[in-house]
Amino acid sequence: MASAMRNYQRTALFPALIFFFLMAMISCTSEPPTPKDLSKENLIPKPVSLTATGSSFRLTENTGIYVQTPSDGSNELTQLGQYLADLLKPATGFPLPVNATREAPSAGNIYLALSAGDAELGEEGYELEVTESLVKLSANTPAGLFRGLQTIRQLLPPAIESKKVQPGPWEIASGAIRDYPAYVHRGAMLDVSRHFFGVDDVKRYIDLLAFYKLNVLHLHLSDDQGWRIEIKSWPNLTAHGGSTEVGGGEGGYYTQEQYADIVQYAQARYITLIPEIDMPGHTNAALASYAVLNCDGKATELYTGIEVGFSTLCTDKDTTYKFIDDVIRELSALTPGPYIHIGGDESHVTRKDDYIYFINKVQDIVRSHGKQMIGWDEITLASLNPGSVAQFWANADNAKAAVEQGVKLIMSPAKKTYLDMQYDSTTALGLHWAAYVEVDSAYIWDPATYVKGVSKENILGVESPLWTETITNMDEIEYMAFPRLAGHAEIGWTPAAERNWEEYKVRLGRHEARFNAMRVAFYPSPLIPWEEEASGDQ
Ligand code: TNX
Repeated sequence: MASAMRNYQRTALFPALIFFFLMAMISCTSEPPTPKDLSKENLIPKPVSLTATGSSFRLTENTGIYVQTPSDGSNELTQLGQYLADLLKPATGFPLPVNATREAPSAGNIYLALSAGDAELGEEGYELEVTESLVKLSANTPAGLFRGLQTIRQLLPPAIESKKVQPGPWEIASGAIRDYPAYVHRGAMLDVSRHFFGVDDVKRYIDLLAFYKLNVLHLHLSDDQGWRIEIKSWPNLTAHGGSTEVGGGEGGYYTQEQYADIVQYAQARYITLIPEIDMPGHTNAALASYAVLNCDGKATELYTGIEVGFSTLCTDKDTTYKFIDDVIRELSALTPGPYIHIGGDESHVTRKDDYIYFINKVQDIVRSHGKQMIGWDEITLASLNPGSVAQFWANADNAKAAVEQGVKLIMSPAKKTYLDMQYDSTTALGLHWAAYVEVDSAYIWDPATYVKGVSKENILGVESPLWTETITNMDEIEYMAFPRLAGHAEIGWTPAAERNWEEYKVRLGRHEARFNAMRVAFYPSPLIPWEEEASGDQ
């Protein structure tokens, strides 16, 4: 009986063993990977230059992620390797261990290395070389490596974004990519004042920005309807001023700890946070919280409507500047980036002379805390320092005034980049005071020629604001931002001569499977040839 049992085990075991070895051989790259054409991949933003070599690298359960041993003992590259491993693990189910190494690793692995001194690649460029045996990513800086990791991610099948194990195979087309951005500032703005969005929503938005190689998140932290950042020296700003939002909901705010957590999350994705406190207009939440900020000494009522241009700080009161100094001091301490945004838009009830006096004074306050001031294009009425930056949204004369003052511009033309503009007259969310902005219109423009008299050297970059008077949850954010923001990301990254709507819309269509795998609630524009299933070399 015992020996019969043993025989039975042996016969059952044998085919199982053969099967196991066969499977192991297949996945151990003994079978050549599928030929793939790198030039047919659907990268957004489109890389500056690319050469295909017609083969592919296959990621297997034996693949390791190797990072160059740092000369300075920093663990930044290991963190980048870990970021990549964490991205690839859920869908592949592979262990993907991260190790430091002094030399390029053996076949079958991914290698991240710094190679300083390539001036053309700059701060954020990268070089990617893919052969059948190795994926090598190099850059001058960790930020450049991070941007390159997004390329690796987009070169894998869309199912890589799934949170559950998928069948694969996980192949990356072979060849070389050399890539760097056209503009240093590629951003999105989120209005968390009109409606409040919690830390997890902001983190998800940061991840989506990172996917398209954006590097700035501008948070609009205060407006008439709500004050959203804790200021310890003026606690009623959030206790009262943060207690509601458009439509009368309960609002909310970030404690300084929560805000620091957002900053750090963004930093790990090489995204700089720019905090905005809008002033002297758009200040009702502050005016309702502190009577002393009002010229007549009386606190206003909280506001939950969507009118603009009715509030102003009292520009000739010392207390106003003491208040601003406190706010900017606390905010600067929370801000590793160089900029503080002071709004400055639509101050319709501030006299022009008072407005100019105010902006000049606030510029000095921002500078006294070691930061550079950004403001909406109206601030060019004041005398700006060369380090200050104007954000163009509507007024071409203001943009030209910036150029005359030697001040750089961020381009956010409302007719092209405002993510709260409706796609067309049937869009249920959003406004249309500037235009209906379909996906083609959002893509077909060039920041360097958009305003006569403003050229590329006057421009820091492109930013897409999402005002949230009508936007109440993350799905709605995603619906308005995607896919337009992907096009804006390409405008900020890819040279103008390389951009073409007819070609772009096909590439974008092939991102549908990625949007679905990432559960992005995008707007399925009828102008895009969407492809739910990845096709061909995609
Ligand atoms: C104009 S653009 C504003 C915002 C509104 C937006 C709505 C700008 C600097 N100010 O206060 O939310 O329009 O589209």
